[in-house]
Amino acid sequence: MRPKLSIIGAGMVGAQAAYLAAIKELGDIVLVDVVEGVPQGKGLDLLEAAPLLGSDVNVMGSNDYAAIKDSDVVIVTAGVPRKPGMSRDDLLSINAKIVSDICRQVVKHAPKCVLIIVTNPLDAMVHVAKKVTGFPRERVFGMAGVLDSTRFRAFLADELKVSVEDVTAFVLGGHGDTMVPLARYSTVAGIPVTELIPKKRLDEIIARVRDGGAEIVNLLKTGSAFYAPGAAVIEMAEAILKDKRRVLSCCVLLEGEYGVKGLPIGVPAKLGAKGMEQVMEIALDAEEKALFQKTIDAVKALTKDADRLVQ
Ligand code: A3D
Repeated sequence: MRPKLSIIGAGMVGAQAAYLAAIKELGDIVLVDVVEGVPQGKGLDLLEAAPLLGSDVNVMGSNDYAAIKDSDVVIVTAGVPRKPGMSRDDLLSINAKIVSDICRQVVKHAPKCVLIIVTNPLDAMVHVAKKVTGFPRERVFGMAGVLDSTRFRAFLADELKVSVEDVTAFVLGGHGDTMVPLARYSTVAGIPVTELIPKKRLDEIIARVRDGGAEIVNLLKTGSAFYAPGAAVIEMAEAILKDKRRVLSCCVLLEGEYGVKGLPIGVPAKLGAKGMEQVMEIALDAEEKALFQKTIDAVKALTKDADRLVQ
């Protein structure tokens, strides 16, 4: 029997994730959305593309959560984007409600799944999902670091005019202005980029990574990034469904690692069949520690706000 992957939210990120999952033949795919016809239409379109993609997967869309029954992996991309005039708190309260409702459905219909959250504000939504599902941290975490790292990799490859395949990059912390791109642990074929790019230029690239989401929103005007976010979450789903034990940056509840307890934050983690199988701890220098503390403080404030909304 094929694995089953369900994607809640058949919008820009959800549809892109479904498309990539079909190309990679990760398993049968279910799209769920509140809007009538949209998940069904996108699901059918993708099913009709499968012969051209050479992909033996079944794809279907539904407005009914019964369709996600016994999924191995569930990805949540449902929510509203931030609109002009909307505060971060407004976005937080609307998406916290959406994510809570979805999580209750996930517990009911796919209680053994690995749940990956994509909805923003990411760290707070992971906190909400953990609280509502009661899943162990191994089975509920978020996508952000893979996206932030791929942006860093793309900019580094472009700067050095080398293949993206030879560039690894590493981003820690919350998904937002306080994320911590770690140049020291980012390499070209094993050579730290700190040896290849002058500090001033590297700082400019790091600033661009931090503003990566906003740069695309400013260009698109009516939405946010979806190709790279869709690819990032499918990288995580593939690692789980194929038990690849990839080490990827994930937003995961820390239980004492990095001196943090009870807070979801982006750290390198091993992803395999059981979900998040191990948090990898690395030594930080004084400057990195200070930046990491800043990101912890920001995520703490955000999760505190989320706690007020979800009892
Ligand atoms: P969009 O294209 O608007 O899709 C969202 C979809 O969610 C729409 O089809 C809605 O109909 C659907 N939806 C809304 N409420 C519900 C509900 N209660 N149940 C089921 N479906 C619902 O947005 P998008 O795909 O561009 O982005 C989706 C989310 O991902 C947003 O919160 C983004 O901010 C977030 N996002 C996060 C990252 C990260 O790196 C963490 C990157 C990109 C997008």
